[in-house]
Amino acid sequence: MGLTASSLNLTQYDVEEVQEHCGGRFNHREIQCLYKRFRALDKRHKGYVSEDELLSIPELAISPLASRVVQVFQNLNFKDFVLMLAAFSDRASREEKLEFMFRVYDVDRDGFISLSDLETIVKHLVGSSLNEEQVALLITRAMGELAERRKRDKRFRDGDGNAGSGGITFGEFQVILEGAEKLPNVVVPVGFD
Ligand SMILES: [Ca+2]
Repeated sequence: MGLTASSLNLTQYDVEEVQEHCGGRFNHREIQCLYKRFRALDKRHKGYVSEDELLSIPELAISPLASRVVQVFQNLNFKDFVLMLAAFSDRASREEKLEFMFRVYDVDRDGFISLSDLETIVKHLVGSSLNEEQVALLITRAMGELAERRKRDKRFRDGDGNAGSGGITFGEFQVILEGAEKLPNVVVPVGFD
């Protein structure tokens, strides 16, 4: 992209490139608006937004998982910034949202949601309203239920037909959430000037 950190405006070519990158989820005008917002966030015109700068987006900051989300998406250039907002928006597909959630939950990025990942997430979600013991109890219950489902449901088994014993895979994550009608949405308004 011919876009430099100090570009004031996007060229038509830049806009088309960004639009393609986000699967056409935002139109040209919206991308121009997002670029203004990106430039306002990127105060020193580095060409990317840092964790702190992302947290200054009010719609993001109110999410209980905001600090995890910005860890996943830190140091975003403009194209990836738009991609992140697309995954957050109500324009993303269910699959895209699940992939995004999985990345947020998989704290150590090993491709599984393990006990220690869940501990971190649950602590973010419940804040200080639960003590350590209660958090541990919640997680033990959740993992117990998972172990039960692995015995009953063949979609919870790995390719060799064995019930997995480690963390939750993305496939399992999808099955666990298949009954959830509403996935978290953080809608960042884009139709402003
Ligand atoms: Ca993990």
